[in-house]
Amino acid sequence: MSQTLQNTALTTDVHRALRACGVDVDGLTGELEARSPLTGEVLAGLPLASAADVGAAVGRAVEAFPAWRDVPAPVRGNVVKRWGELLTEHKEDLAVLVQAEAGKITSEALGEVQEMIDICDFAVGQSRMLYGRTMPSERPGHRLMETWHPLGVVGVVSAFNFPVAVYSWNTALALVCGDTVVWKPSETVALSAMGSHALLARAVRDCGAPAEIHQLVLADREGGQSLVDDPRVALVSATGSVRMGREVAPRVAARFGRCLLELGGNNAAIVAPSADLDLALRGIVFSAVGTAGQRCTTLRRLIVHESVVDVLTEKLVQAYGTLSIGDPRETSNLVGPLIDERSHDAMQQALRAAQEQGGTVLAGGERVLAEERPEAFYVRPAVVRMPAQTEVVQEETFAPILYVLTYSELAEAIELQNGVPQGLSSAIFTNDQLEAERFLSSAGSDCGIANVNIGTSGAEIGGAFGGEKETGGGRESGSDSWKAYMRQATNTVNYSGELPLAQGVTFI
Ligand code: UN1
Repeated sequence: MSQTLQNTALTTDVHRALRACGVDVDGLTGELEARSPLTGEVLAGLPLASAADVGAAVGRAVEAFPAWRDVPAPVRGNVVKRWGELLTEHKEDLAVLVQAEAGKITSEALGEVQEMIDICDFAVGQSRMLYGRTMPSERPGHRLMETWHPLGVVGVVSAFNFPVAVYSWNTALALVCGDTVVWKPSETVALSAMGSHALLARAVRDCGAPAEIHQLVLADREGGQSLVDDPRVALVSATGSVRMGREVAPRVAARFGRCLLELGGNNAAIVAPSADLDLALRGIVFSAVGTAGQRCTTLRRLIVHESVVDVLTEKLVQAYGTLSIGDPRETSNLVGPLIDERSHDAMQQALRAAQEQGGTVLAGGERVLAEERPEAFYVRPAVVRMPAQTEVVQEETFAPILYVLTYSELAEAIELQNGVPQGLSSAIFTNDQLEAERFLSSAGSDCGIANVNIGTSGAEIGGAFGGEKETGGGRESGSDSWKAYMRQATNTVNYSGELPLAQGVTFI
């Protein structure tokens, strides 16, 4: 573990990075305290938007929509292209903000900004590929086709753990699709949001696009609710907990709005007897421990064949013993802090519950660096052997706890894998092709993401991202996720000079 936790000028670095992105926080004050989980220090005070402010931001986005809608999609793509260039130029500045606010190690903070750059590239290409199909009409002299049109205002509600990447998946696509965007980030990562918003604002200016196509609102729960309830918001794309999704979905449905939900995961990996255990080990540790266990895609359950469980858990415990935990700015550290005290308490509570439910903690779980950093919450990632998939294993605890279960037949492993309410990501480690195919088949994993011989986290932007069941069913980023940001129209054009009716109906 790193013992060199000198309290460097974090606030100074953050302010420098903000300025480089085009934000001046010097004069800013307000009730919203941007606090760093690295040290617990307050980085800035910011004004909080009221419900009325949120309404006004939606109003500006509504007004900007018709002009933006009328810009040809490939020209809209230019704004996103420019945003991608600016993100590339300021990759390190934005990563400083992500690290300071979300607690990521440098490599992961840079990776998050890279994910933004990647989706910008993808969306620019997509701006020339908003394809509609034509179908053969059953009537002579008729053309039947579909066309895709912008929806209007898209409300993006994003979480602390990917403060900028997940929002950029939504925004890059929404913008090329012709929508305008109102973004409510998690209050815990307001500065990262301001940094990426400022870069987008600059891209918009550079391209001469309407300035108001993109709105940032730093709002609390109440402000978030007014965004969700606003009938002028055509689509609410929300990332967060299942609890949040349960509130948002019925409210949006009640006004016949659209929802795109990316909620909790409780992701599992199956380790089969034929697996390359060293490769599996690396995949498992990255997925279970990366981002201090605070990804939606974090590996939380390991379902290991009984013939290899002892050797694998021994390797795991050994690997966990070598993890360096501490200030993520130190490149030797692999595990940064939890976001706050509440996360730490939830982790401790889950560990107690696991033990009450028959589990044995094989490694980790305890808080570290409490004396040096009393207001920051660093923990040792935990491995817990469980006798069965008990209640606590079925819950998502947003902290690095890996539950180990065993199986004897693949069918049993798949049943365990699917036997939780969430359905985001899943994996199997096997060198048996038949097993891999069974896992990927309709009778296999029930998740939105199913991998072979890699972990559950770290998806590329080119595939659709999202999951089933309590994960909410939404799909974001690659593949044809763009369709969620548009409305589909079916058009029939009659060039026959006659008026034949479909289904052979005759009338006047
Ligand atoms: C999230 O945790 O909400 O697949 C997103 C991954 C990242 C995205 C995670 N590319 O782990």
